[in-house]
Amino acid sequence: MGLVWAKLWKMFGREEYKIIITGLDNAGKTTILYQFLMNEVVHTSPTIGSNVEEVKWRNLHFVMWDIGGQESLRQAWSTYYSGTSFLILVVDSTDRERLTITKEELYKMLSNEELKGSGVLIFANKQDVKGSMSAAEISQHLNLTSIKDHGWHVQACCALTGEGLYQGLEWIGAQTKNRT
Ligand code: G3D
Repeated sequence: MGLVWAKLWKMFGREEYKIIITGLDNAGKTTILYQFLMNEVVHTSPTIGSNVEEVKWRNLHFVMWDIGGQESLRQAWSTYYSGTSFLILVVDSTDRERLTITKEELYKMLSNEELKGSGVLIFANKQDVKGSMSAAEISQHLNLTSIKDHGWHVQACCALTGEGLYQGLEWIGAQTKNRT
C-alpha cells in the first residue's frame, strides 16, 4: 500500500482534497480507511462527535461516519460537507435488506447544496463473500444511472485483501485531473 500511496500522491498533486467516507455501520469503512493508510503515519483529529472520525494524510483529509440509525446526530453531519471534493459510499454487498436505507441516505446527501459538484465513488465491498451482490446489481438497486449532476463510479472491492480499492482511488485521481 505504501507504493500505492506514492502513486496516488503524484496523482493528486498538491491541492487539498476532502473526502467523506460514509455508509451503514458494518459496511467496511474503517477497514477501507486503514487499508489506505496502512504503514503511513497519519494525523487524526480529535473526534468532534462520537460518530465522526477525521484523518489527515498529506493533502488528503478524510472524514468518516456511519449513515443510518443515528437520526439525532444526522443534522450535525451536514456541517462536515463543506468543501468536500469526493464522497465515498461503502456498501456491504451482502446486506440486501438495508440497501434501501443506503439508497435513501445517498440521495439525501446528493441533494445537499454543500455536496454539489462532489464526485461519488461507491465501493461494493465484501465481494469475497459468496452470494454477495455484484457491483452491477448494486448500481441497479441504487439507480445510479439516474445521477446526472455528480460524477459517479461504482467499484467492486474486498477491503480485507485491498482488492479493488486502488482502482477506486484511481478513478478519484482521474477526476481531480479533469477538474484542473
Ligand atoms: P464500519 O467501519 O463500516 O462499521 P468495519 O465497518 O470496517 O468495522 O467492518 C465491519 C466488519 O466487516 C468487520 O468484521 C470487518 O472485518 C468486515 N469486513 C470489512 N470489509 C470486508 C470484506 O471486504 N470482506 C469481508 N468478508 N469482511 C469485511 P468484524 O468481524 O471485525 O466485525
